[in-house]
Amino acid sequence: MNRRDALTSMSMAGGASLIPAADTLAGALSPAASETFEQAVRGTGPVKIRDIKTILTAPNRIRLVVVKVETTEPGLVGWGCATFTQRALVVQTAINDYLKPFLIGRNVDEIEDIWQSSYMSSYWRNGPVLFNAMSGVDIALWDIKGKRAGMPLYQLLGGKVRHGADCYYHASGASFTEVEENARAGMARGFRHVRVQVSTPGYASYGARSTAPAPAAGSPGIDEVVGPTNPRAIWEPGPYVRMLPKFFEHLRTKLGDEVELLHDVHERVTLNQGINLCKSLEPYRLFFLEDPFPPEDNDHFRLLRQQTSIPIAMGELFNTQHEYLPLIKERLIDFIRIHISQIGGLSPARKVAALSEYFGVRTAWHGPGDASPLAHAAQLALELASYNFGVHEGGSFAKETQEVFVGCPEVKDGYMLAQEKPGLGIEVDEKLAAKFPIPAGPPNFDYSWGTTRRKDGTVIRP
Ligand code: GCO
Ligand code: MG
Repeated sequence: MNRRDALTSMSMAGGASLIPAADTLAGALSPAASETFEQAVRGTGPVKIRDIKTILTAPNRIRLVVVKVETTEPGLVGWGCATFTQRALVVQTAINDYLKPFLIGRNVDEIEDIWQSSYMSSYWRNGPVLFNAMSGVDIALWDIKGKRAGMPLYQLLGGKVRHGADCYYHASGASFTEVEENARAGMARGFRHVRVQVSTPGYASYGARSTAPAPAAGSPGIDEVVGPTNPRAIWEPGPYVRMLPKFFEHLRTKLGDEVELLHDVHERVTLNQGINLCKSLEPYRLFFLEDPFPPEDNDHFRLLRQQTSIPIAMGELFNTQHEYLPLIKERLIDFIRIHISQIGGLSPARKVAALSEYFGVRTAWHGPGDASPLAHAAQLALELASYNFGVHEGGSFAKETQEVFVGCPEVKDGYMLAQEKPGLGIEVDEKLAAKFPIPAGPPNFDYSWGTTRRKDGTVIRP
């Protein structure tokens, strides 16, 4: 039996077995006893980072960035998520050409110091590319820590405060009825929380397919690149803000009061539109309204908060503490929606979770398709062990994704359940991952952002 199996069996039986029974403390601390202890912790001597690999894979046609940390202990590896799907290649370079040479030979146990020194290593810091790169290594090191301890990660984070993480299902459509039917499908699968997104008729909408008329063949500018004088995908906030209360009226009438409804504004309205929208939606008792404003307008939340009681969720676009600290400590939001790899991984996320508890803010980490199952598993560990959990985004993993990420957390009756295995509980099938290479560019990312414009040609924030 090798060291890790010995440790696993001992820890599964609980730490107590490390100190053999003795009738006196002296007995317990006798050389014989300490020998057992010595033997037990021998393997915990410094295990070093031997290599760091970056895997780009797209099993569900979404560009994912995975980090593999290999150690000097044979067979002991860790997996982490560094997914910045819009800039996957740059994150790969940041890991391979900068973090890897900086970290090879480091002691895998020094997670916090590795985070802090990596953070300082670029002198300029706090950006999405470098934070995602650090996140890949950080989450992988936590995976390794769990494996060395022989415990699922949630145990290292303090153990379970709930049996599973309530998830929200995504229901969208081009009409009120289509969304209603999709929502019913999610409810039938046991989801108590449903995010509802509907197309604004005639416009390019977020979270639902565009119902904008396609430009006629030969129409002016059709072959030219989109720009302020040649807008293509058009969005206008007015029709959306006027339509949304009717949408929720329909859903509450059809679906009843029990189901928790969530909606993502996706940073597309002005302050006044945001205030009016929130007031008009209050009667429909949303679980939360997400991202009414972009991070550039964080100060709007102080004014919005004074005007409405609707629960507010914000933060998937946040990278730095300068963005999320004010909203949390001034209690301007109810749910923090950070994408954990965008702030550098599990180490900073657990600090955000702890901080948020003291200000009555609950977690609703960003978890769309462009957060890999490794990020979901890391978030889940935090959600099971944090008192101030709100909701987990996402209801299932695509078949191919589950085949590449062996051990994806299971979702049952609307709850995401922990894998009772050491670490994150996921092993990546590298051979299979290579069968889903990220689409060769250009385009090197989905041109969803920076391409939607107002009628007058002004580009909109996402
Ligand atoms: C969400 C998000 C996503 C983002 C996407 C960007 O709430 O899930 O808004 O849909 O738009 O992750 O890449
Ligand atoms: Mg969102």
